[in-house]
Amino acid sequence: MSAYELVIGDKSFSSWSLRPWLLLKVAGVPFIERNVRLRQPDSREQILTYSPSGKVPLLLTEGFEVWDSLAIAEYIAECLPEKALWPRDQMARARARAISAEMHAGFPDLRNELSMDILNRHPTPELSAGAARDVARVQEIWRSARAEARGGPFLFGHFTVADAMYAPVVTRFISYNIPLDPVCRAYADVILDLPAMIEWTVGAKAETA
Ligand SMILES: N[C@@H](CCC(=O)N[C@@H](CS)C(=O)NCC(=O)O)C(=O)O
Repeated sequence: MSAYELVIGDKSFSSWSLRPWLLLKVAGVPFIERNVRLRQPDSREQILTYSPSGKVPLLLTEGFEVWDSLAIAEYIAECLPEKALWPRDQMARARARAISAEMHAGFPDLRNELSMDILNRHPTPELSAGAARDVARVQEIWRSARAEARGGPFLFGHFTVADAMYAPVVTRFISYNIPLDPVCRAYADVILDLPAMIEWTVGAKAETA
């Protein structure tokens, strides 16, 4: 019996669900997946059977619930210190937390104008000034993290919570063919090539079959 159950929404567009799902997968932590279809008349009722916030994702563990993607990531990282899901270096850890919080709390225009649609490709839309600023800021974050990263192709070398937080943005940039500089493109490819990302996309296809 797995110690963790993760309640998630549709894989084609539930960007918040992807984050803790990917974190658990890349960390190699077994978990039971519970799926709720979003955008259905009874979605809210279904989610409320698990989650007091009325939102997914939600982690169930030993009779205890943790909701919200970042809170779940923090909880998993605390439960599994050996996986170093935050960078071990204190300054890198502070930076990883800062950019994860920035993602969690920000980029509203990017989220509105480039909504996650993992299975489809769209022509690059004309972005508002706010969305263009968000896109530029994400690339600045990736570039500066990669410039400091040692020992691996992720934002802080090895895979951390920060990579999980930005993974849905990678899929948005690809879906809408957003121009990326070479460093950001290489980083995007690293995320897209993760076996867990491929598994998520296969799952999204199966949901729409
Ligand atoms: N801040 C929350 C946001 C969660 C959220 O907005 N989830 C969406 C799905 S991606 C949701 O559950 N929406 C409810 C609905 O569509 O009925 C988190 O980080 O987990």
